[in-house]
Amino acid sequence: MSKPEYPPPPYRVKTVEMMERKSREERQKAIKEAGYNTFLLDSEDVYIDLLTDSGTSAMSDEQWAGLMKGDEAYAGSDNWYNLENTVQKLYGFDYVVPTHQGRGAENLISQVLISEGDYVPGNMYFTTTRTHIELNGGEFVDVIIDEGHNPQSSHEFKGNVDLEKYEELIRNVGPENIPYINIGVTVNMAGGQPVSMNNLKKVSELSRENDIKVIYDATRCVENAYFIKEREEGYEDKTIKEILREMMSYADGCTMSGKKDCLVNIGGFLAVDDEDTYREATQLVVVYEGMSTYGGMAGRDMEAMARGLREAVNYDYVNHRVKQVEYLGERLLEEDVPIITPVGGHAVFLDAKKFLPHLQQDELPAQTLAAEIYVESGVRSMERGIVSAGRAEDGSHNYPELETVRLTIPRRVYTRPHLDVAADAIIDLYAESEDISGLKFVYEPPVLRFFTARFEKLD
Ligand code: P71
Repeated sequence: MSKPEYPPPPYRVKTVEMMERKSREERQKAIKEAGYNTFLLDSEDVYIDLLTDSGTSAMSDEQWAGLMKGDEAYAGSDNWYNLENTVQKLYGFDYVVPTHQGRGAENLISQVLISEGDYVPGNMYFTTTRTHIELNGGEFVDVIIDEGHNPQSSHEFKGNVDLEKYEELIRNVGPENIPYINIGVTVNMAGGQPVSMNNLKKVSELSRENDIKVIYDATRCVENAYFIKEREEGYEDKTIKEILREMMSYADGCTMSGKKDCLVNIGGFLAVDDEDTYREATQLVVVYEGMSTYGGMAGRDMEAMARGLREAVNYDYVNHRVKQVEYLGERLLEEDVPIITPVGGHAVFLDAKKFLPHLQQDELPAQTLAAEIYVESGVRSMERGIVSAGRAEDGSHNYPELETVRLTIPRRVYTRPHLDVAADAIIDLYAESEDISGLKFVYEPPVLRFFTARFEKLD
């Protein structure tokens, strides 16, 4: 096999942030004190932070310069108009509502569109999205293709909607009880897997026939556009910008967490085509976020996001970004470490059921593995399995098919030797994985439990 490779970054370093690796003894103490939950570790105890790509990207000199152009007027800031115009131009929606981050936009759209007893289909759940749907009386229905739940399937668009599942839901509950379908582009919990343009088009047709809106979760839409360019016939010669515009043309609106593909540390928005939805959302935004010309962001935050939105559609940037993620995946695959394939856009997902086959899902294999990786290397990762999936209405655990640990790569932050540290440690750990025992809950909050739950080692 040829040595894994990826292109050199299309940027150079201007500022550095020092970091340090604590000793193994210190790491053992830190994870125990954090209740074996990587969310509860202190940043200073972490060496290479692959917890998330959310809000952890490095901004460019252009973005930092933009911060100095912050117009902090309470209302009608210049930066707001720049942001609004940029979203309108790049995404093609007429109306934009700023929010402090993605879940702020999810709150608005869920409150505006969902009534008690409604169904909201989607291509696999995301934690905050599903929570907002449920808080507004809706029920989330998973209509992703089966391949999306299969870590080994080599389907190139594992995020696709299964049109038959979607049609069956429409038939069973009636289109009048489905206000919208929520499409993640890409699908985070499936492993950062993309949706094809063809599938987006078909979902749009079926939805329009049934008077159901299509709302994207656009959080990682640039990465989705890149996969379409790489993998879908007819798109190889199109620009990322053109592909993005076409993707968005099949939706009625989108929510956005600016903390990912907009290359900023904080921010988000809701964008829609329909004036009524926009008006209702602007009535709510003042209650939850701030005025409709800042939505919880400072003027400087909006400027950085406007600039980040434009930088993100640069092919060299996104090519390097996705190939860097793939490199980590290839290093692990070379040593037969079980991961979700194909590797997605933002992260490598370890298959914890296969990594720790001697553990039952109740023994929390992914939570366990994330804690072990930290002790082994100082690398912080995130559980995406039974702990993240929470409990069903009857109080029992949800048992997701995918029990994964996510190694998430921040944008423009780490270099190849950092990825090699993570890969080497995980390869070593895999060689001795049978010695690893599981975890049990000792504290479990009722909502979004993974953030603050605490655990103890099973003997
Ligand atoms: C990620 C995050 C941040 C996060 C959120 C919840 C639990 C753990 C970590 C946030 C997303 C996302 C998608 C597809 C909406 C949000 C919410 N992801 N949709 O992956 O990935 O956005 O954080 O800006 O509110 O680490 P927000």
